Amino acid sequence: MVDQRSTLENDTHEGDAENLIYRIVVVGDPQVGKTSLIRRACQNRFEAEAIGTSLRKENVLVEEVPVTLDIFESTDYRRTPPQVLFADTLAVVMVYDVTSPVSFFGLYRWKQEVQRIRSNMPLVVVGNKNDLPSIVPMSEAQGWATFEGIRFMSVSAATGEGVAEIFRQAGQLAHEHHDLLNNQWSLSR
Ligand SMILES: Nc1nc2c(ncn2[C@@H]2O[C@H](COP(=O)(O)OP(=O)(O)OP(=O)(O)O)[C@@H](O)[C@H]2O)c(=O)[nH]1
Ligand SMILES: [Mg+2]
Repeated sequence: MVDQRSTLENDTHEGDAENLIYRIVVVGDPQVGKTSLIRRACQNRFEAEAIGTSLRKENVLVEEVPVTLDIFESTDYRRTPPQVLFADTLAVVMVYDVTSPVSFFGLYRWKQEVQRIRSNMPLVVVGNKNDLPSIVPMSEAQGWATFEGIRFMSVSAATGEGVAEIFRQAGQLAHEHHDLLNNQWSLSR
């Protein structure tokens, strides 16, 4: 997969109302399925070895308006520091693997990491690989997300279950956050 970062970085959330482009970042511990989810969402494909960090998804309907999502993946922070990764980002999808409790506990750190850059960043929690027997109880994940006021989704990049809904939800949150930031900007002028 081609890394489109260099070509996409300059044109996120520009354009008129008919051509909204929102930057979304998918974070989570290694091997939870970030690339596979992005691929499933953008190309409707699943491969055992998924390599790459960013793709574009067009025509995501938000309040009946088609928007474009530029979807990036958290990678090695030495290559892309958080300030750069989360710059201009309007929503973050936090992924754990339902067969890996370590990856679930990792979400706490990911949340802190994101909120260190933007305290009110819209978030979604995703339990991936629900085609496999779950080790993290869904009730625990759901309970934590509800406590934090974050929407929770159980999905599988392998089967595709729930994947479109992740990015529809992220698009909706990005849209609302975009409006909020615009309002703050115009009020400050
Ligand atoms: N069974 C199953 N396997 C999955 C699913 N999603 C991803 N995988 C597998 O999990 C492994 C990691 O998937 P990736 O998409 O590369 O995960 P990642 O989070 O991007 O990994 P890094 O970028 O290396 O941190 C691969 O072997 C995938 O085939 C899923 O929904 N179900
Ligand atoms: Mg990856």
